[in-house]
Amino acid sequence: MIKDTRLILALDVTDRHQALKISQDVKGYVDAIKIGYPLVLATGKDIIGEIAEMVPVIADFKVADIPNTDRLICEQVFSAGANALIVHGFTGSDSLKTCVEVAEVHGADIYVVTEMSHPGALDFMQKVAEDMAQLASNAKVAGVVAPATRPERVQKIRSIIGNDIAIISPGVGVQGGSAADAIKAGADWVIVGRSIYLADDPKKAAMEIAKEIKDAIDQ
Ligand code: 3DU
Repeated sequence: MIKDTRLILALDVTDRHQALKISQDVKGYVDAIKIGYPLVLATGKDIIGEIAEMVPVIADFKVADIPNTDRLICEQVFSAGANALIVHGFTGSDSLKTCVEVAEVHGADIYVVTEMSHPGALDFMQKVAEDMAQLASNAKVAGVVAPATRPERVQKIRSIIGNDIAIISPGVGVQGGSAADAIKAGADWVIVGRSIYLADDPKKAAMEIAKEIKDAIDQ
């Protein structure tokens, strides 16, 4: 993924026309568009390729199964045109290795969830997040997903994975996280959904967050 605005749009709309219009509007202001179950279940998997023609697509299916099922899912997602796929780490090294192998064949990237951004992540995930960050680092994935709602955890996860793999960080805006704080804590990209796609002018909203990120880097 080319590092320019360092902003990823989470496009969780369920209307095909709206999804394509917003994608066209924000093109140039986001480095990738993350799409997941809401949009793909509502409109079909061809939407992946349609958006990928405009902006690189990260498919957020949080894949979490045995290696063979993961392989079948990865093949479908990459054949549909996704540039990257988000998978869970808790299924372990064999499942993750399979996802990385399929991604390599397609010239695509894998991102591994470590700790999620919502309060419930403290129930189970936080306890194993650092182990999953290490697992991701060992598997030489493109990056990990870490919570913008807890910049100190982004910082901790960065200290575990080093600088060879990236951090993409959701939780900015409606969930309470700040783009500037996440970037300063060590995130390479922030992921923003509702604050952009629910705005009256999604392009303007994306431009404003991109500027906040740039200002934080320039400080
Ligand atoms: O809260 P927002 O509307 O900005 O959307 C955040 C997106 O990132 C959304 O697609 C959600 O499913 C995803 N995500 C998290 O919010 C938190 C995680 O830990 C992982 C993914």
